[in-house]
Amino acid sequence: MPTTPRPVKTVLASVTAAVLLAAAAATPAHAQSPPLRDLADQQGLRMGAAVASHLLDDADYRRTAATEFNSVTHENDLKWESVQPQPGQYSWSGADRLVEFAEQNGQQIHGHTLVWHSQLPSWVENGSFTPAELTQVMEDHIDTTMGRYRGQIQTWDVVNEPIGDDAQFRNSVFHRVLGEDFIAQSLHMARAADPEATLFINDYNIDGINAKSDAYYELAQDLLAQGAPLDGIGLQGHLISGQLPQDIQQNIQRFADLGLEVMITELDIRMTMPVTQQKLEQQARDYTQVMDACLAVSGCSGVTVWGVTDAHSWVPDHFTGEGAALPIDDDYEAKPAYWSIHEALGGDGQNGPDDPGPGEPGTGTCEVAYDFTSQWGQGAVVEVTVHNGSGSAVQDWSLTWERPSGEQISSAWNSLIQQSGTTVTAGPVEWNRSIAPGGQVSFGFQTTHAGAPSVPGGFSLGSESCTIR
Ligand code: 9MR
Repeated sequence: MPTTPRPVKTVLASVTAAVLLAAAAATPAHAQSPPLRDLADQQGLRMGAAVASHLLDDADYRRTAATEFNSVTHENDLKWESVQPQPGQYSWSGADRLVEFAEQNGQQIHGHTLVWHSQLPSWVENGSFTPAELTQVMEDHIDTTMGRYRGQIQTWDVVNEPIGDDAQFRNSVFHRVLGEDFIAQSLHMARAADPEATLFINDYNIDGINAKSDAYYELAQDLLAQGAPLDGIGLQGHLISGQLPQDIQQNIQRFADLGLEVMITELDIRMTMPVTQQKLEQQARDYTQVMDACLAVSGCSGVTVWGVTDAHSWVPDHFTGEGAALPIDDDYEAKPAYWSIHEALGGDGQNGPDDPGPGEPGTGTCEVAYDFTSQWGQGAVVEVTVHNGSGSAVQDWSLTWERPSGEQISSAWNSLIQQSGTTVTAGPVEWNRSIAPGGQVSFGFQTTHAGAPSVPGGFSLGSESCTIR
């Protein structure tokens, strides 16, 4: 065990110049394209994705969800049938998992959804309630669900899809028992459950100006006039490539002019399969149109795509012969649509020569501190701190360096360390798998060395060279 601690600075001073030279030489010459979330942060925009908690077991999925998006929406895990399948029996595991993930990765969360006719357990959908009973059931559900995540989920789809394609109130248990007032009641309950949350109603086929979005425009005005706490409107954005409404921006603007926040909450732009280059280019133009429409209106606060990649999209299961609706393909490769979003957000819209693809590690700026916290004879204890200076989390990090000659690493903590020849690879343990944007992880190990201990000449986090501080 270490016996004689010595000041770290003395040792570091002797190697600082050499280390800085080595780090500078190892810095890649090209500028990497920032991930979407960094660009969105610069625009003050939420750039989100629908995420399925169970898919977070997959490292590529997890990494892409964390790296590319600054906001997430539970695709299914927060719906009534998931959280309260039986009266009073709540089940939070899926919902909690994504909330934890988002917190680890510095992401906002859009809560989807509280009061919806679909994915509603049969005890609610087919229950025979008096108005007072149903009001109590809704209040319990809203209060318990929003209360659990108070301060963690910033925005909520309080009521989802209350109006049908015929622009009339949809036939649901809520409307049958309570009439259209169920919408205002739900909003009041939500405000009481979390006074800080931003409260939305949300629907599809209301992206452009049409009879259904007109019905929402009237509904929003009615709700506001009667003092219901409506803060925002979600335009889902389930669109068909080449057939986008041309007045999306005007539609966003008219809701924003009512003082409402507007978000594109579930964007996907599907095409008829198979994919061709021409279709991908059309889709890229379509994504540009939606992004530009949102960015042009100051009240439009975000765009969320409905799935992390094409492999996770609901589209192929619901529309025979259609698919490829998202900006990242089945193999986690950026599609032209990805680069059109990138460009709309102020990026260069193209990959650099050696850039990683979406979600690949090493898209940020890393810094490494390598300190000898104690030394004795031919031994030392080293503490390594890896700082993630990018705007995105680094998942399942991997730090590599060349071991100085004559050195042996004998034991490690807070990291799993592998050595192959002189190459050392440090990776995470269960509790430090993610390095949050602006965050850091530290780990340590013990070494023996033949002469004086020295700091390695360079470190790489994933494919990116790190600065040594
Ligand atoms: O993407 C969701 C899919 O996995 C579910 O099977 C489906 C069930 O209705 O819901 C999908 O998400 C929907 C969202 O919750 C509300 N707007 C429409 C979305 C696509 O159907």
